[in-house]
Amino acid sequence: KDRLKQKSAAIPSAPSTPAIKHRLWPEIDRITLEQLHYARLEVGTGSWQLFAEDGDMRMYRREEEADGLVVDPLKACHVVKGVTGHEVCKIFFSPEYRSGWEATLEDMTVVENISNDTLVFLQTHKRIWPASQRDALFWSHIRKVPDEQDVEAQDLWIVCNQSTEHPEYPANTGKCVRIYLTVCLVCQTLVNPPKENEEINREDITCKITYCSVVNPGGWAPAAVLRAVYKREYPKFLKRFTNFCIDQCKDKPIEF
Ligand code: 16C
Repeated sequence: KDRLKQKSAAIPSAPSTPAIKHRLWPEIDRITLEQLHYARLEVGTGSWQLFAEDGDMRMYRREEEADGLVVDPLKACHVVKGVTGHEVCKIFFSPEYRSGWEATLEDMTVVENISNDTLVFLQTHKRIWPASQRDALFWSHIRKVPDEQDVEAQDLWIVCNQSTEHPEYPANTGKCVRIYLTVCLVCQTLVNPPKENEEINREDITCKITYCSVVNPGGWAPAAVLRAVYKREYPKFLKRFTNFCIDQCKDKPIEF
């Protein structure tokens, strides 16, 4: 009986979100948990090469192509003081903050509001010469992921973004070429135990961030230009995004 009890504790608790009734739910649930597993694997276990490093930030990539297009997977780790995993994930997920940190964004629309933790976005991004402009249509899901098995991994949050289709927004019909993405942001809060009778303040909290991304450019783009854009834009994104989170949270009560 005890063994059975232990086993069921390892299964992530089923979320009670109203999104479970949506036609996309089986895919959202499966890909979110797959991405969580993938993000938590150490970079030492794959053939990752370090391509950017700045303070606590490390960025790794694997050079990969699909049908002649660059689709290099990216994995980044960062440690940020003064914010919680919940706060960082909420800012990454919520449409109201997006234009404050997403530097390549031209336009963003929520095309479907599935529930307060699951949205479908249509975004257009800035054009990179000489390639065509890109857009992306993807679902985005935020979730707290309790792991009863691993006491180290308490207070874990994930946002998973995955390309999808929508009958009202077909791909490649206008000036944009559609890109296809699988992205996840996984955050864990670490807390220094406060001194007796003292409240936890922002100096006592640290957020461990893992960001994974695979973007298929969807159509021709010169490999050398693409790899140069990756190398420049990903570190810029993670620094800008985390500084934005620190700035947004600094004068607000801590949200665990
Ligand atoms: O994960 C990130 N953002 C999320 C919320 O927006 C979401 C979206 C991801 C889309 C990322 C691809 C955007 C590339 C568009 C073209 C880049 C224009 C650069 C203009 C420079 C002045 O998950 C953070 C995403 C951070 C993106 C870093 C840049 C990645 C480049 C990928 C190149 C794709 C193909 C472009 C073909 C020309």
